Amino acid sequence: MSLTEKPVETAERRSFYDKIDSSSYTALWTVLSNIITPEPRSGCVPHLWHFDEAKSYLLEAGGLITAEEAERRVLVLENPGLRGQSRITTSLYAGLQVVMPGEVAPAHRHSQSALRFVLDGCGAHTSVDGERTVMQFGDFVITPPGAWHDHGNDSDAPMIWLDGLDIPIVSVFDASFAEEHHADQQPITRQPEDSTWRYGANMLPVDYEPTRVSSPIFNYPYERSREALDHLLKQGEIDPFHGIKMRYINPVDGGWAMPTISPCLQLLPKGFKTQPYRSTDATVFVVTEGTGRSVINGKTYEWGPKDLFVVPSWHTVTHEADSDGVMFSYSDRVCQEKLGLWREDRGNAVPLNA
Ligand code: GTQ
Repeated sequence: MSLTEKPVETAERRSFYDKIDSSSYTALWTVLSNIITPEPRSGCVPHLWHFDEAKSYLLEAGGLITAEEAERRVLVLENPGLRGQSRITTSLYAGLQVVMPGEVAPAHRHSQSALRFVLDGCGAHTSVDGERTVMQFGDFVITPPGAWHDHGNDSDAPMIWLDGLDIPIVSVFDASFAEEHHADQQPITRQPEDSTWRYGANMLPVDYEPTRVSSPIFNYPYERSREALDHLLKQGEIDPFHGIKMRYINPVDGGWAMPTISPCLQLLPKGFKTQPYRSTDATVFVVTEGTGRSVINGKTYEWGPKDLFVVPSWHTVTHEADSDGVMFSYSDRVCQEKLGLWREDRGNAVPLNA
């Protein structure tokens, strides 16, 4: 008996397996070592997408189909190890969405949570639950599960952002619901930045009771998050594994901003090289500033502004920045924490019950 080796297959055993197979049984000992592994064994592989290439494909798609007809004009970033599954990691989805000037991506809602991270263009908007926010480069915007949302671009340039969704997680639970709004754009019932003033000023309305599982803040502007990183850099307390890495939180309970996705912003000081690190949450990184490289399980990926790359679960990564580097990232860490699964390795041994 072993967790890592299968028992030998005799003719007698083989014929038994064949016999039970037709009645929908499988002998656990023939599959155990595939399903309970001593360490994460993922089909997800490291990969980097260059933004220049992505942008040219997105603009080409812009001439091919309208946002209206496509519902969402998005190119899915598919992990090369998971082709055909619309996922960038085992548990998460990533896509690049383009909204052309004058276009509307019609209102709909679904069980899946979404984040937007703005990469190119400025001044397009997205609306959630009657509030509209105008998006700028680097803004992190939340679409909570079940919330009506539509996007529009009143600027004179195409706008491109990264969509991060928990589609594979919802799919594991077979819990997907979606519907279209009767109008292309939902009615706007709140002032712009309403949620920022209500929930994002280190105060909450005195009788506030949470009405949703994600943060009530709609848009976390890049300018503000970036400024925080700069101030912390001056303080000089730099984590050897992350540089300066901050999580986006829900101000109501201090937890992660989203129920299924953990978003972060991190600064790698010029010339700084992180120590080898691995964790069980496969992570999608988006560079906002700087150039540098990340080494993932021994292979080097060179990056520049707006490039995207993925580090699979339990793959060792180091980052190095030539100039001050800034990266947005997201993973399923919050889910793993809730389930008691999340682990990291900062170069020390990590026993199972640690
Ligand atoms: O903008 O609502 O990339 O519903 C995939 C599904 C974006 C969106 C995606 C979506 C959206």
